[in-house]
Amino acid sequence: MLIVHPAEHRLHHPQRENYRGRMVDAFEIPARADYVLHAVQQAELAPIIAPDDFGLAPIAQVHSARYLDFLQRFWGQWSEQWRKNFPQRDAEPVDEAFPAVWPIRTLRDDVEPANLAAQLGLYSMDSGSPFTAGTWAASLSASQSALTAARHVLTHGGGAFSLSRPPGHHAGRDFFGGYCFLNHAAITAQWLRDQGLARVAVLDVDYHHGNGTQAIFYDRADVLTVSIHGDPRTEYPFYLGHADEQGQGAGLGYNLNLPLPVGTGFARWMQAVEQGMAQVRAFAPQALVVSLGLDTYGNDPIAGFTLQTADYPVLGAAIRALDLPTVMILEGGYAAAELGNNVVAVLRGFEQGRA
Ligand code: OKP
Ligand code: ZN
Repeated sequence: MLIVHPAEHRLHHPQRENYRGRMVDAFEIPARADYVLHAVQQAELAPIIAPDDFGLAPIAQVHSARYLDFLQRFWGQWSEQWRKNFPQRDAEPVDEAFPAVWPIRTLRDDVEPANLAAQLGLYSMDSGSPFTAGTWAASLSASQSALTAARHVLTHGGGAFSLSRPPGHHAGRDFFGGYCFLNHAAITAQWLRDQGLARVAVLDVDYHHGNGTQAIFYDRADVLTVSIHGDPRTEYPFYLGHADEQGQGAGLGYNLNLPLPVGTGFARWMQAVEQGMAQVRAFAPQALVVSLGLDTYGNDPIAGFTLQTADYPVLGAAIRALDLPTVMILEGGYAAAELGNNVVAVLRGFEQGRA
């Protein structure tokens, strides 16, 4: 196994986020990756390397041109405008930008407003995802990290883990949300397709439904998307992730959602994961991308399942038993101090699962 880790994740360091209408300490912070890096170093699981640069082309296969343009220029324009409006202050005026107005039903999303606050709304799904000075650079590094892991498994087989942040599975073709800006799992699955693999499966075990990944591949039969998650009737992202979403057109039958109620424990959860894995096996993919969120953990501050650290090796072993070239990408997991142990538990299970 190989671990890929970009130091640039740290450039995205939000202080605060809007949570249920209140400003609270941000959950998706650099300390998360620091804890994981420390734990995988201590465990001596695998070599840890920095990502290579795959450029923007693999990212442009998944995200729209105007959204990528927005991500790259937004902070520069926003901070410059702020400095003009408040010339008496010389430092960066605010650490994070949040959207406040969206083109919901009946409003137009085809004309990009010149107003930057309005652009934030055009390209987002929620007000809880802080956009910071380093958001683009960190997100880009996370995509490059996942691609580096993918190239490793394409060449050598086995598994690779992208120890990167911010996460990606909520990001759609042209929007951010749920702390996600680039959909690394989707970019990786598409890149593997573009390398000539006919079928790629994405297994999303994060607590939250991977709405971005689902939507990107919803009408396609070449990428199977499977997600096990908290029921969207009560859990973020609320507006997608129901069991009746099975894909459309050529993609009908190639999306599987397994929503579970708040309070679900390991036995029931693992049963659902096995059900999802049976679908993956039937699809007979040439590679597997795992959206590895660890917010299924019982002590997670923003999620509702009750898994324990000792449960995670079972997940890792089951992933290994699929016997596919496997790219695991870090998604959620907000009990930061315990996140490292939980990641190591999955990776140990993967390593010991099956030769
Ligand atoms: C990202 B990932 C609502 C707060 C919801 C979003 C949670 C994003 C989780 N006011 N916060 O799937 O771990
Ligand atoms: Zn999550």
